[in-house]
Amino acid sequence: MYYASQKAFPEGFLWGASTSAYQAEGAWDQDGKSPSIIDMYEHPKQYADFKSASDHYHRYKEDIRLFAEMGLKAYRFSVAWTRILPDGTGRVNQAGIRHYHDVIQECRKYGIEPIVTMYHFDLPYCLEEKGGWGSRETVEAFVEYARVLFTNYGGEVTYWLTINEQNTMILHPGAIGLPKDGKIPSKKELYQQNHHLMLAQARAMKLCHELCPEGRIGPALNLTAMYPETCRPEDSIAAHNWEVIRCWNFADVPVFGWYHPLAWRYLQDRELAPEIKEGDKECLAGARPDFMAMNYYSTATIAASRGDASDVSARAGDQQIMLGEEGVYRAAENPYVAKTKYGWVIDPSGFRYTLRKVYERYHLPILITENGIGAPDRLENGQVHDNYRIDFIRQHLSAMRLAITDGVEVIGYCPWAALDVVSTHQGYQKRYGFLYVDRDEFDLKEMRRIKKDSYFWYQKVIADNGASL
Ligand code: BGP
Repeated sequence: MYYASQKAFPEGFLWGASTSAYQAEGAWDQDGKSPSIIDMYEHPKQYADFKSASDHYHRYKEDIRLFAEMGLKAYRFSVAWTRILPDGTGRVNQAGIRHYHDVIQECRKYGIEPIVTMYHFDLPYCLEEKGGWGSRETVEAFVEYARVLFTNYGGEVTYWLTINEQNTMILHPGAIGLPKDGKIPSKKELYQQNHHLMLAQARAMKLCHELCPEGRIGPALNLTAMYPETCRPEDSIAAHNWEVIRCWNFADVPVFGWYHPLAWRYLQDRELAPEIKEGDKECLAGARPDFMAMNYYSTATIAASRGDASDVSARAGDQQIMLGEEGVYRAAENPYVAKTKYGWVIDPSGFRYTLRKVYERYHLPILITENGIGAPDRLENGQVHDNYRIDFIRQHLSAMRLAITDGVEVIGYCPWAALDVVSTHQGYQKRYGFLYVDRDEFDLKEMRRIKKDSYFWYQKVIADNGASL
């Protein structure tokens, strides 16, 4: 749709950027932190692990000063559960409490709004050993952890994100990693884990509303619209199948209090439906998120299933992610979109389209908590010329502005990432940050922070509230 004039980005728009604890902090065993499942994962030998990462744990003051200089109005980071409750439950580690208190205060000093993710893939390993998300005990542990966070930081944090990309964890568990000799749980087990995550999330949301009257809380899912490969009706049905199973089934539960009807039928028919205990339905109902946080990288294009094993294939450029399911959908190519070096589809219009769909479905303000392009950035004469990142973000911001013009309520944009962090599968070969972190896969060097071209560009965008895009 064309408009005579476009809407401006709203006043007070949260121009931000994101990181997560395990990818940015390092200091994996310091100041009382216990190992998380991520620390115990078997890691590809040719890439950096998460032990030192970008050393944000020690350098957060310098980093936040640089974020402030870039003009950030918000900083999205995650708290490592293993720093707060090293045994998963019980004993509170005061050094961990102090650390995030200091990070929050440092943000506030510069007028940066802290946006806190409570859980970004890094379950305490001691809880994993007791059954992890397959056990209802972990729900209780998460609620205890949530209470510690809300009690300690409720007065200083307004924006809370419950769980990062629950849909990625459940649908593509191999994408996050596996402990040594570990095996990927069955689909049945994964959907039971999913149910427990949903219960944990619902209880955390209710607790937040009870303990933090000013707090606003929402889920952070990886959402993406699907296109049918052709106008063949069966392709549209398949695209809808996967859009529901991948996205709406995860977002409906926190907002509407129950699973999407189509997804629920799919789960029942394949005997994948989780065990529902007395009180679960009441627990899920009424969680009432205040906003929907959304990570958006790309769209997918889908064709009807052929009904045989040829439906299943590895995602282009990423052997960790299998797409397609017999009798449900098959991944197809889209000739109208570009791709990153890593095979991820680049689709700014798809961003607008996804935003429209999310808003139409949930009528909640939307906070973008990830979006960005991974690339093997090069440091040349002390500079990083990442024009591809500028192009990517400019196009996505323009599409987002069109979505705002369409009537979608977007409250902030926090691209991935504020600074270079460890990419889960490609270490420091694949970078996303506005700040270059000068280290190699194994040589930590001095980890100097260097402003990339995109840093200066984003600084200008923020300074005029996106008017010059
Ligand atoms: C998202 C995760 C982030 C980040 C990002 C980029 O799914 O929430 O933690 O890793 O993807 O992924 P990658 O580093 O694998 O390219």
